[in-house]
Amino acid sequence: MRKYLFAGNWKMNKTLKETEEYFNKFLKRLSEIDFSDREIMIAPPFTVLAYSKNFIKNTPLKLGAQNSCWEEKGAFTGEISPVMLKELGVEYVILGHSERRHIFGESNELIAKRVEGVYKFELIPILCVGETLEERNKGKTLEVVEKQLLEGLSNIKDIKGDKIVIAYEPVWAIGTGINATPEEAEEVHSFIRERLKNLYSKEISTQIRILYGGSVTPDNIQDLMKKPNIDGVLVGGASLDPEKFFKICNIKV
Ligand code: G2H
Repeated sequence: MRKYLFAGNWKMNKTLKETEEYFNKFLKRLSEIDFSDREIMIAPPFTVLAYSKNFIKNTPLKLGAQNSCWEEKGAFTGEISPVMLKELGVEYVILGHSERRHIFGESNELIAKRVEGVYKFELIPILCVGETLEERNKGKTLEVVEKQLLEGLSNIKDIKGDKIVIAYEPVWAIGTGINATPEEAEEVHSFIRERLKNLYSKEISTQIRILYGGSVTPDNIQDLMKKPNIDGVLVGGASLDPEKFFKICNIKV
């Protein structure tokens, strides 16, 4: 019922030339992927979004952005609006990524505004949540994830389950090569689904996709995807290599 989502987060990587090289390789493998049970999204940096759209426009690939303002336009230096993103064919927006939270100081309150704005303009927010190693070691994982989830969604009252995605990304697993075990991830994913059920309804909670992110590779994805509440992955480092990302997206579930 839920379509798997394999999402690539390029972060601050790839020039125009590198983007062209990437798609030339990745698109060659695309016909091998069965899209009947899955979606594949790539979120390049803003500077190559329009250029990426040229490559993927006649394919089933979806385009994502890595952040968005909540307003349509105005005096918001350094920001990009949901309307501008829509114009480029963007469908998904990653919000509240741990790098936004920890490097750029984005709060739950700010992220909630972004989620609301993106949702209002009919883009699909991917709200990222996840605990630090210190929080995990103190036994606070679920408490931290719950707070980020509830505060991040606090401005969305009337929700459509297929129009929002949650990504669980434990901070200690991001870019470190240490991924959460499938059991560790599943524990948090099932907790998130339970909280979504209480917040909205059982029906909505079963429609919302919950992705795992943090050092996902072609070697560890298979076991993660066996878990009932893991509906896909948000991939950073391994999504930069077209062959690795192809292998991840083509996994048999
Ligand atoms: C987590 C993830 C992508 P990586 O940030 O969002 O990155 O796969 O490099 O750990």
